[in-house]
Amino acid sequence: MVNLILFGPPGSGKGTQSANIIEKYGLLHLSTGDLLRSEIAEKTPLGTEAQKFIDQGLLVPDEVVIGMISTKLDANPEARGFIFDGFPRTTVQAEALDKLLSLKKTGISVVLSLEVPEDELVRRLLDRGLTSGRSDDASEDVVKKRIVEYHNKTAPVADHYAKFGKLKKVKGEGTIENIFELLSKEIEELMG
Ligand code: B4P
Repeated sequence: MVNLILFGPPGSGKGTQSANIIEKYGLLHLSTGDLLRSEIAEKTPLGTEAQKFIDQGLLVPDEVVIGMISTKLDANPEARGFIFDGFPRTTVQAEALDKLLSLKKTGISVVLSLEVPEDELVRRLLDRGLTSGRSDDASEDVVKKRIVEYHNKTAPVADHYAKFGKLKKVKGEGTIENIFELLSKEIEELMG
């Protein structure tokens, strides 16, 4: 079983590259961003609560996203592997994920970290905000707040996995196709 975390700041291309990876390698995509947006679209109590945080560029509370991932892992016992996109975003989430996977006698194979300079992240997110309708891409203030949240709360997740020798940095600037080639090389090395 291969379990990947696609890691990086907001706008680094996690969602974009996940779509390519699931198509080529048949892994199951678990994106907490997508799961939260569908809860919001369905106007569930969880979605209504999450929206307050997302609108402000803040992370949604750990217990909410950990609960969502736990449910999805239990619902897919036949999966040949998972790609975690946008999760874990705090060390508490990382420790919870490690525990959930170890209960299923598996673990994280590798963390692929997309490295993109900050000015490029801001440009991409504001560009997407022109058409996406996403409240968290709509203003430079909110976009910058998401990047601050990333530095304060999410960057330590990379250190958590680096301790176990699981972190691989990948250049996340360039064309979507070139970045996908770099990621594919890492995944194929892993699959042997
Ligand atoms: P996400 O949905 O995970 O949003 P993201 O970080 O903006 O996405 P991503 O990095 O995937 O960017 P993308 O590929 O789309 O989270 C949204 C919010 O939900 C969070 O801020 C938080 O509030 C909440 N949340 C989610 N997970 C959570 C968790 N675990 N804990 C707590 N809260 C959580 O790329 C961005 C843009 O760049 C796109 O328009 C794309 O077309 C473009 N792009 C991609 N690659 C490019 C390239 N190579 N060149 C040029 N443009 C490129």
